This record gives sequence, structure tokens and C-alpha cells, in this order.
Amino acid sequence: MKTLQFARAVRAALIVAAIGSASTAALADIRDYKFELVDQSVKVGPDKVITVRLMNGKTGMAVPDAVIFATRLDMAPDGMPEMATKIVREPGGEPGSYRFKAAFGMEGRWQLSLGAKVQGETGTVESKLVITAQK
Ligand SMILES: [Cu+2]
Repeated sequence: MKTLQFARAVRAALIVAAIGSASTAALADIRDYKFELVDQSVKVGPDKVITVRLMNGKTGMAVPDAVIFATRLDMAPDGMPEMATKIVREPGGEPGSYRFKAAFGMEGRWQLSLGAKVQGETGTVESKLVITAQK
């Protein structure tokens, strides 16, 4: 009886360990992805196009077909988090590149926040990028 209980306890512990390491691996995987700006600066004005690439840090390759579900562009880096501007997806670009159009109404640093799902990965990629608007 004692042996049987011990065996069950060991099996339960192994299952817990296996689940634990599986979820840790999934989290580590999604953290390998990040967005990066193609150009660090943009001209002040309406209808400016900005391009980001989604990179897989393990392979060094750009990742196509991500589903971007959240975007926000505001001046949080210059102390104006409430100063947000409308941002829309813009078609075109190379695979693994994602383009957006926005009006940059003021010089300074703007923060682009992105949330995305990657095909075949659990979790979400969240990146905050700072782009400088110049005259
Ligand atoms: Cu501002």
C-alpha cells in the first residue's frame, strides 16, 4: 500500500513537472519574437507610413502572416500619453514587414505599441517601439 501511494505520488509529480516545463517552453518561444522599426524617424505631417518587421530572434528571420490585433501610437515617451493619433494598417511591404499609416502632428518621440499573434505559437507578442517625428 505504501509503495503504491509512493508510486502514484511520483507519477503525479512527474506529470506536474512535464506540464510546467511545457508551458515554460511556450512562454520562452513567444518571447523570442519582437517587432523592430525599419526607420527610427519619420517626418511630421499627415499620412506618414511607418514600417516594422517582426523578427524571430532564434532564427534571425522576419516572420510573415502575424495577426496584429492591437495598435496604439501616442507621445508617452515625451510625457504626453494622452496625445494619441489614429493608426491604420497599410497594405504592401515585404513578407514579415507590417506597414501603418498615421498622422504625426507634433515633433518628438512617439510610442508605437503593438500586440500580435504568431502562427503556431501560443501567447502574444507585445512590443513598444519609439519613433521620432522630425521637421
Ligand atoms: Cu505631443
